[in-house]
Amino acid sequence: MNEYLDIHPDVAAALAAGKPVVALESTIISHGMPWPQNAETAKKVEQIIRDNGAVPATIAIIDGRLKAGLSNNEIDTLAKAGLSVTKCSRRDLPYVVAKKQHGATTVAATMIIAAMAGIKVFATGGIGGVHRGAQQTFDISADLQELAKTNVAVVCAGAKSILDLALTREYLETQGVPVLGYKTDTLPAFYTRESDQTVDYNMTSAEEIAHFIKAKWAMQLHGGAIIANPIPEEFAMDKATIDAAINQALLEMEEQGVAGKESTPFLLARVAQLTGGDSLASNIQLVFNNARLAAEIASAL
Ligand code: PSU
Ligand code: MN
Repeated sequence: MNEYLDIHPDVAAALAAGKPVVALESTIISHGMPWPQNAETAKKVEQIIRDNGAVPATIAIIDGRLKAGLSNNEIDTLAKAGLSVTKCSRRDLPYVVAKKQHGATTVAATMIIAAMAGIKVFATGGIGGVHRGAQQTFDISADLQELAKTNVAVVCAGAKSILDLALTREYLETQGVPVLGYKTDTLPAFYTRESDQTVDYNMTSAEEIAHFIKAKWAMQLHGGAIIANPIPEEFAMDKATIDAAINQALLEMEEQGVAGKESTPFLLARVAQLTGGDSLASNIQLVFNNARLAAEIASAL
C-alpha cells in the first residue's frame, strides 16, 4: 500500500472481501456545487451506492493524506470550504501532499487514487475534455490523458457543451479510450440526453459493460473507459435554454480573461447562476443516476 494513502475501514474491508466499491470525486463537492446542496448530494450519493449493494469511497486529500473513503465530517469540511480548497488534478497532488493541505480531486486525480486503492469503478457527473477554442488555447483537461493510462472505469452523464464535444471525441479515439453509451447511440451532453456526437458502443446492461472492462484489462489494454449514462428524461433540460447559458458564460470567460484551472469552475458556476436552480437540480439527479449504474457495474465486475 502506498505510504501516503489511507483507505477507510469500510472500503478496505470490502476490497479485501472482493465486494463492489465505487469511487466518487470531490471537486464536484468543492467546485461543482454550492453549499449546502454539495454536502447533501455527496452524502446522498454514498447512500444510493450502499442501497445498490456497493461500498462508496469518496476520494480527496485531507491534511496531506490521500483518502479513499471520507467521514461525513470530512465531506462537510470540503463542502463548506468550497473554492478555497485546492482543486487537484495529477500535477497538483504532490504539492498538496507535501504541504499537508486539503485537496479536492478532479476526475484525473480521483482515478489515480482509486487505482492506488484498488478501486475499479468511479461515478461522477461530467468529465473534463477539450475546451472550445482549444486550437488556440491548448486547453485540454488532464482527465482525458488520465483516462488513457489509468485503469478505472468512469460513469458520467457525458460532457457539458462548455467543451468541444467533437474534439473531445477525437482526442479520446486517438488515446484509445472507449466511450460506451448506456442504452444510447449518441453521447449525452450532461443536461440533455443527446448531442450530435455518437458513442463507440451502445451497451444495454451493467453485465455487458463489466464484460467489456474485464476483457480490456485482461488484455493489458491499460487505461479507463467512459460509460456515458444519459440524464433521466424527467430531469433533462431544454436544449435552447442550456445552450444560451453556456454561450453567455463562455463570452464572459473570454471578456474576464479566465483561463487554466479556473476555467471549468468558472463556467460551471456561471451556467448554474444563469439557469437558476434548474441546472443544479438536474446536476444532482444525474449524479444519483450515475451512482446507481456504477454500483451495478461494480457488482457485475
Ligand atoms: N464537469 C462538470 N462538473 C465538474 C467538473 C467537470 O460537469 O464538477 C470537474 C471535475 O472534477 C473534472 C474537472 O474532473 O472539473 C475538470 O477540470 P479541468 O477542466 O480543469 O481539468
Ligand atoms: Mn484546462
